[in-house]
Amino acid sequence: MRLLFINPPNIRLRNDVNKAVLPLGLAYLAAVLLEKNHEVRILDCVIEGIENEFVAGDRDFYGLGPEQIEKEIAEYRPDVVGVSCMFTSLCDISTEICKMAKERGVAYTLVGGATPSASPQIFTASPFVDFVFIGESERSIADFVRIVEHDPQPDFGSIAGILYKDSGLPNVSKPKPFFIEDLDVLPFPARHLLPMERYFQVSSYQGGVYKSKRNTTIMTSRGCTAKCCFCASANMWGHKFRYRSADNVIMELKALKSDYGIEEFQIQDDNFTFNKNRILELCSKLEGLGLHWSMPNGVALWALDEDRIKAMSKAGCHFVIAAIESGNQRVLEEVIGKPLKLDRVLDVCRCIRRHGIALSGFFIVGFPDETLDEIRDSFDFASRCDLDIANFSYATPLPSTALWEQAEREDLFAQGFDVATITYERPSLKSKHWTIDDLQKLVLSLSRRYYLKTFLKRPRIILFRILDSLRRDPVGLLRILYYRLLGK
Ligand code: B12
Ligand code: SF4
Repeated sequence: MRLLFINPPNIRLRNDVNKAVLPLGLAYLAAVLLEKNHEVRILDCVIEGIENEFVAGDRDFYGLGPEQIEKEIAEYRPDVVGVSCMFTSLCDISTEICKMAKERGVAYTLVGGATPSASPQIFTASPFVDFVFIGESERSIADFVRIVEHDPQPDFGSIAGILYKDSGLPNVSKPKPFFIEDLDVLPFPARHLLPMERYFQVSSYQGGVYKSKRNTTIMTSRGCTAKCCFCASANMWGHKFRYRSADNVIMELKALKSDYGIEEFQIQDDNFTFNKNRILELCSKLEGLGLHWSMPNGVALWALDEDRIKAMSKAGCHFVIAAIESGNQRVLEEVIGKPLKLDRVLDVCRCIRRHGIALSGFFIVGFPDETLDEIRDSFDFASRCDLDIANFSYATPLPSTALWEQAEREDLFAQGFDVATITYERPSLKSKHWTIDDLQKLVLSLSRRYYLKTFLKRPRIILFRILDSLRRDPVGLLRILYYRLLGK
């Protein structure tokens, strides 16, 4: 069977430079199917058209445009087109690609990824999407292809974790009864189907801090036991922490070194440091590899201590982003639900720096139950943590999260909020504690003060980031500065 997996063009954000991060999920699915001798191609529209910007609907995109995608489908003539929709802002373009495929006679169109997993109804409503895959999909895609290929009257109801239309009647779904328990059974992602040299050349790495351009992403575990109110990750990976063995991870890294000459990697796990023994073992094995690595996706400080930090530093870790989220203990506990103690955060941050690891921080402000004073606490706390830099985002409700449920229950969506256009650039929630205007004014003034103070303290780090962004995406950088400084 011939399959074409597509990572759609990405939405151009006003407050970020254009990024191209390898679609690891598609590379996993492709690897599973290649093992079964299917013909698979991955089209990463983002990297293939990173310089190309275009408008679709009322939004700006970067990546391959619709004509190029259509051409690719027409030339390859796949039986199946599978689109990865990782962000709510990509719903329309993902269904548009399925429409193109259907018009070109493709037998089956599939969507999967974070957004279909959280909001399948957006996709089942489209006449052009045949199947919606929920969450982790290595097993379900293998079942799907096997059934389509061998069963003259495929019984899709036997596949766990997909939604589909049964003869035009209402959707039929079967819940996923399990996640893959032993992750070592998975093949390594089929990176050879992706233009690896192009990612190295563009080198638009997450977090903006890296030591080598020959850098790639890996995932060593799945699932997180916490239940932060804004996080959508459990839709894909569940709440049970599952992990690959240290030897399996080392084997993948050795292959990446010999196949692509990688010198660095970025970890995409939700909770990499959760299991102490595993981290200590993995780090000791990593020491011999001589690779640099970082955790730009956020590290759970509640799962870190000096032993782990020391081992990580010795093993080549040079940069982490601490997922602190709030500088107010009540907000952390009662609003967000993160098992983090602020007095520990300061110690852990100091320890990370002491071991020579560069440190940034993620903060989220503007939860409906948060007061303006509590938001001020976050900016003050960020200064006390001695971070290289902090990133402040507005609380944004993603479908299937507790924050979303609260917003629905209490009618808190800001005027004009549309799930298909979430971009994190402005507040999406109302509160009885403030107006959206008050919130934006406060966040703008506190951000200006914070960034100025940080710049005066550590000019080199901010200048490095500015120069790096200037090299990658000068227009994007000017736009970020414009919006950040003027608060537009
Ligand atoms: C890497 C990453 C990014 C990368 C790019 C992702 C990419 N193209 O792959 C970058 C840095 C660009 C990014 C940006 C953002 N991200 Co992000 N990101 C991630 C992260 C950390 C890892 C993704 C990954 O590589 N996973 C590993 C692979 C193996 O899994 P996977 O891709 O999900 O694929 C599996 C399944 O989803 C499924 N699948 C996926 N595609 C398909 C397609 C088909 C056809 C099928 C059948 C199955 C299928 O099968 C795969 C194998 O099991 C996830 C969190 C997480 N741990 O998953 C957040 C996550 C996806 N991001 C998220 C968010 C919110 C964002 C931002 C909006 C954050 C922000 N504040 O700006 C921005 C959006 C930028 C934009 N332009 O709009 C949310 C998405 C929630 C949602 N419902 O929309 C997540 C889930 C984080 C979270 N905890 O909530 N992100
Ligand atoms: S700790 Fe991170 S991955 Fe886990 S639920 Fe909270 S935000 Fe999500």
